[in-house]
Amino acid sequence: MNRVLNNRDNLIEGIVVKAYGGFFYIHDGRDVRECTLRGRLRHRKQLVLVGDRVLMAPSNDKGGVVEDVLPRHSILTRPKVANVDQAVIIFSLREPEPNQGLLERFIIMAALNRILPIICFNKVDLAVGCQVEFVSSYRENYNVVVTSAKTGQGLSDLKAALNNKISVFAGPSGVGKSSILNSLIPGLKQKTGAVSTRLGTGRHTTRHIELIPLEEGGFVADTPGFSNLDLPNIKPEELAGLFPGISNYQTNCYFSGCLHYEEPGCSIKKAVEQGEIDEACYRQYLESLGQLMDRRRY
Ligand SMILES: Nc1nc2c(ncn2[C@@H]2O[C@H](COP(=O)(O)OP(=O)(O)OP(=O)(O)O)[C@@H](O)[C@H]2O)c(=O)[nH]1
Ligand SMILES: [Mg+2]
Ligand SMILES: [Zn+2]
Repeated sequence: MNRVLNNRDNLIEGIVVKAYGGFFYIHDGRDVRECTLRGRLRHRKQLVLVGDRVLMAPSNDKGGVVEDVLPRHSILTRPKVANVDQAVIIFSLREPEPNQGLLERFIIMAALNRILPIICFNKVDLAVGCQVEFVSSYRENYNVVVTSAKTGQGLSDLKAALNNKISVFAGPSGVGKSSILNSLIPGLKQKTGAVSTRLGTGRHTTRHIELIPLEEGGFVADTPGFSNLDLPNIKPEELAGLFPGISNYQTNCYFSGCLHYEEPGCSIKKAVEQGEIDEACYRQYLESLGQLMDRRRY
């Protein structure tokens, strides 16, 4: 054993909640410490990311030195965060109205990153009656919460779902991600509302990702909303696997590479006709499939 390992007894474990200006802010279970990296870590190819669990040597003055990074179980690429357990995909029921294609792409991205999606429909205080059906079409295959940051409806359900997990809030701009966080976490003051200074692709171009500790345990990160998201670069035959409404169904299509589109003997199409697979889910699948096929043509 080398010297570093012998000294491990003095190290404590923590989680990187913010990286800024060459410092790493580590939550040690009680306090946040401003830490630097041990030299050999600075020369590694893989950087230390927000969300990483680390071993650090604490100093008395709320500082410390990061000695080692523990293995990660996941890396989310946009925003770059390690060890994310779940993505809370937030869409508002009104203002703006939900864009179903975009919602589907957020769900696909989560599935590809092997991150559990929780779908949160916010601004239920503005919702109209006919949206009940729209919401329930997602309940069958996903964990769905319906909230209002304004009235507080559904927030305790959402809070319970965040317990002891690392969660990332994602979704388009203006749906209420920051408002929900402010309502969930006493004392938090994330900027909310319409901001007029749009810079290029987004208005939060210089913002840094930060994990916010929850009183009951766990962390959550707010992200700036983006209103477009490209379908990831996957093969058309991989797509069905990312739709639980389809992939949970035992398929026995005639063709082994069946895309469940126009092929004869397709068991998925038959299941849709017989009402065993939700039609809305199948339509969303076909739409994404169409986009993937179009892309291949050029
Ligand atoms: N009526 C109603 N308004 C809401 C609700 N939640 C948020 N809002 C309003 O919607 C606007 C946008 O809210 P934000 O929390 O800034 O939205 P965001 O998702 O963080 O937006 P970005 O940071 O741009 O991605 C604000 O004016 C909020 O007051 C809600 O549940 N009901
Ligand atoms: Mg926001
Ligand atoms: Zn098929």
